[in-house]
Amino acid sequence: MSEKRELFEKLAKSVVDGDEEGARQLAEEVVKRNIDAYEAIMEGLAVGMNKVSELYEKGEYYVPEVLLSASAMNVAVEILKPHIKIDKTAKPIAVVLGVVEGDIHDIGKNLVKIMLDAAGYKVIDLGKDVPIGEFVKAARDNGAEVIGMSALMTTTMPGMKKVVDQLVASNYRDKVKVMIGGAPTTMEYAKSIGADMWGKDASSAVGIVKSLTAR
Ligand code: B12
Repeated sequence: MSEKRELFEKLAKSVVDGDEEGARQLAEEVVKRNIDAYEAIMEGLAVGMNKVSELYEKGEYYVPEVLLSASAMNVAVEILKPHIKIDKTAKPIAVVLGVVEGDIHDIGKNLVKIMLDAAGYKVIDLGKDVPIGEFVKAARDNGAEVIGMSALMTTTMPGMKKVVDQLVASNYRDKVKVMIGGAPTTMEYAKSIGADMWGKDASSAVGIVKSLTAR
């Protein structure tokens, strides 16, 4: 196995183990060895977090383990983020991004942000548990061309429809495209609430924004 692959696997394992110190050291190693920071996040840390989701679903992990994993991931992401190569040739299109009201699951949204940042988009990150009205307001204030919403719970998904409805009610729907994502969402759901596009994962977000803003 190449040195790089081995490091990515170790990064994934540090997330699965919730090993903050290990994750920190490995991330520093990535930087020191000049390995692509973006790849390390997507092919190391994110792979580990997906494994954590599986373990949680299987009942092998509980909330405390998941929290440890999330913080190990965050520590490493913070070290790697400044080293991500940004595409400076891209058009500076503004994208509003956030996790809908009532939902604090922001790991996936943060990965989407990393991808969009790296692609050169101007991301206005509203964070998690974002009140419905904030999306429309931020889009207007920043002249955003796309609103990206994330929801990880079936109970918070309807918030996405409320945002679309609010765009329509404020005569702003034709000014901005809407993309949604998050584990319980689907393309069918996106269409049913009047959103423009659904993204399966963080990697697809860049292609979606590109196609939605192509002129
Ligand atoms: C981690 C986690 C947590 C962490 C969150 C930490 C954090 N900072 O995010 C903690 C422990 C805090 C937590 C809390 C809770 N959780 Co939780 N959690 C999870 C878990 C295990 C993993 C989610 C995750 O991070 N996945 C990894 C990321 C990388 O994947 P992702 O989010 O899906 O994102 C990817 C794609 O979906 C996509 N994507 C995401 N957003 C977007 C947006 C756009 C625009 C695009 C294009 C793409 C995109 O790209 C991402 C990267 O590829 C899931 C299980 C699961 N299978 O999803 C449960 C899960 C989501 N949680 C659940 C629940 C119930 C809760 C709690 C209510 C538990 C409780 N009783 O307290 C609370 C909720 C509190 C709240 N109000 O939100 C349920 C939801 C069930 C439902 N109703 O739908 C799940 C499904 C577990 C289960 N089977 O019961 N949780």
